[in-house]
Amino acid sequence: MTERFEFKLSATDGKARRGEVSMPRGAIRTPAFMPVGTVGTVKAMYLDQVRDLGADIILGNTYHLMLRPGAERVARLGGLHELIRWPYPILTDSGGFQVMSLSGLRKLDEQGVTFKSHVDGSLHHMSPERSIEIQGLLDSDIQMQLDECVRLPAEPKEIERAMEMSYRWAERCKVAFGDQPGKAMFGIVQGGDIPELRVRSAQALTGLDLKGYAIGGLAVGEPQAVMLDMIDTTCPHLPFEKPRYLMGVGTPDDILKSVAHGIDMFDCVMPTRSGRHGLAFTRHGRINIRNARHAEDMRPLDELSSCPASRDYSRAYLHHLVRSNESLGGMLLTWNNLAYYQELMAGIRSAIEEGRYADFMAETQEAWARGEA
Ligand code: PRF
Repeated sequence: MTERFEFKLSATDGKARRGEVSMPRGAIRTPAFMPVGTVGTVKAMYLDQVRDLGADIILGNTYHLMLRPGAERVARLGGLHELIRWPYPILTDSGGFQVMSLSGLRKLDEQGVTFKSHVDGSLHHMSPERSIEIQGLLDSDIQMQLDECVRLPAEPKEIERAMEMSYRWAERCKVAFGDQPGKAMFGIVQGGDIPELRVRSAQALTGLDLKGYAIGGLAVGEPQAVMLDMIDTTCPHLPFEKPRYLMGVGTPDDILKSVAHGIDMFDCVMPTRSGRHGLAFTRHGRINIRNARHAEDMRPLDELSSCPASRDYSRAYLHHLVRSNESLGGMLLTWNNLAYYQELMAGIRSAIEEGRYADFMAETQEAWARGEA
């Protein structure tokens, strides 16, 4: 295993890229989907299962873990990997985005964010430096800069202010992170739906020579076409040979299209959260298992899948479990969904290697459109 964080591209097909991140805790095959393990658990899954499905890396959240069980406590317990029994790479989000969406009262200025915990109402302050310190205490392998994500639609002045402050926070995070060869700190491009701001943000961050770059501030209320347009605007201004991570995205369709625009890494609560709510993703599109038409349907979600949850359980049983609020229902649907997402990523990677990504995209979309057998 490599001592240093490295990224190598092995094939391209149009703008789509096939590559591999290597670092001491393991390799990440890209394009990659990172299951979300917000509080140190990929909800309703054993991490052994997550691994077996083909996940090379999972995501954790600074905001949640600093509040409970606390970053210093995780460090005393041997770090996040040891605590949760996942010895492979972990990426942590910096906290700013979760503060904005989850905490009560909050104040954001040049110094950082002050917020009230959603757990016990206590008051906390997080500076860019403290975010990196916490991610270090967690022993995170890929750490994210603290940034400010503006929800769309928003005033251009507001988007510009947040983008510029996010850049200054990236400079501070880079200093705080220092030189850690086996780990990485990624910058986050902001700039909302304004092409000039996206370009400025990407160029400025590229000047910091970070090990990877995320595109943030998308999938926050804008149409998919705008999101793809912003990706297209941004990518040419990011270094070609470094990984590009689209934060918080998305549906299988978002992923399929974003890969075609040059994205290497994704994370999203979609497969886990919607699984717990009764939505199944399959090769034949989405199935809302709560729907009455599944009540006596003895077919599995996907008879050809290698995942037991997809192949061995009837839709009728899944329907019954979810309607009865049984935890097994959420477990089986989450398992099915993560299996589908990882199968999709494996298909994407092979297609790029074989130079048939456009065909793969068209076939995959056709199968979704045809719907269930
Ligand atoms: N910034 C951070 N985390 C994020 C986002 C962001 O803009 C998004 C936006 N889709 C998801 N998660 N730090």
